[in-house]
Amino acid sequence: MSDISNPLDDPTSDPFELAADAAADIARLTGVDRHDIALTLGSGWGKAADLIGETTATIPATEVTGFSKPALAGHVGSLRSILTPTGRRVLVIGARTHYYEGHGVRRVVHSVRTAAATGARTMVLTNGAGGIKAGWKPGQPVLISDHINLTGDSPLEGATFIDLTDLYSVRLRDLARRIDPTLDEGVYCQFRGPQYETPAEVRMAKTIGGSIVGMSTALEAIAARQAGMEILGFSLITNMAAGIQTTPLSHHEVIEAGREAEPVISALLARVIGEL
Ligand code: 8IG
Repeated sequence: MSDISNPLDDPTSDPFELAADAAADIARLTGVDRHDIALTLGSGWGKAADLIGETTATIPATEVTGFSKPALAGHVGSLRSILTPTGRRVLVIGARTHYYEGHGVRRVVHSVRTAAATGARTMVLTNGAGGIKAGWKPGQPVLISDHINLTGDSPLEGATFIDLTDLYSVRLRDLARRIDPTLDEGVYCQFRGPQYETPAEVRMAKTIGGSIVGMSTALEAIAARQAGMEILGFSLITNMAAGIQTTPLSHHEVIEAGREAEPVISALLARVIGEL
C-alpha cells in the first residue's frame, strides 16, 4: 500500500517541516505568499470553489511536497488559490487523503498542516456523510457541532495533550446560521471505513451521541486545532445511515445526492466564506 516516493512515509521525517516545504511549493506555484482561509471540499461540495471568487491559480496536488493522488474518481486532485471580492486568499484543497487509504494519519492531515503553514488561520472542512437524526433528508447540509473519533488513531504524536473543547468554533457556526437560519447541526462520528456501517454500528453511534457518520474530518480537525486554526465543519447528508434508511447504501446514490445538492450548498458555502 505504501508509496515509497512520499517523504511523509519516512518515519524519520518531520511532518511539520514537510508541511512548511509544501507551503513553500504552493507559494511558488500559485504566486501567492500567504493564504487566509483553507477549504477542504468533500463529496458534493466541489462547485463551491467557482462561487467564492476568482481562481488565480490551479496546481496539481502531485506538484506539492507530500501530497498524493486521490484514491477515488470524483475527488479532485488539485489545489486552487482563490481571491475573494473582499481581498482574502482562499486555499481550496480538492485532494483529501482518506484514512481508509491506509497511508497513515500523517498523510491524512498533511493538507491541514500545509494550509496552516501557508498562513491560513481558518480551516473549513466539508464532507459527504450519512445522517442519523430523525427528520434529516438526503441533500441537506448540516453544521458539525462536535465529533467522536472512532478511528482509534490520532494525528498527534507523543505526549501532545491538546484541548478539544469548542473544537468546531461556536463563532463560525453562529456566522453560518446567520446566513442560513435553517441549518441544523450534529455530532460527527468518524469511522475508519471504507465499508459503510452496519445498522448495529449506526445504533451505537446514535447511542453515544452521534448524528452524522462519515470517514473523514475528525482527524483533520484535531490537526487543525493543534495548528491553532479556527474550525468550521459542514456535512452534506447524502444518505441516511445504514438501518435508518431501509434500502442498501450505494456509492452511486451518494454521488447522485451530492450532484443534486451541489448548486444550493455551494452557494451557501461561498456566502459563508465571504463573511469569514
Ligand atoms: I457520502 O453512511 C457517505 N460517507 N461512514 N457512512 C459513512 N461514511 C459515509 C456515509 C455513511 N455516507
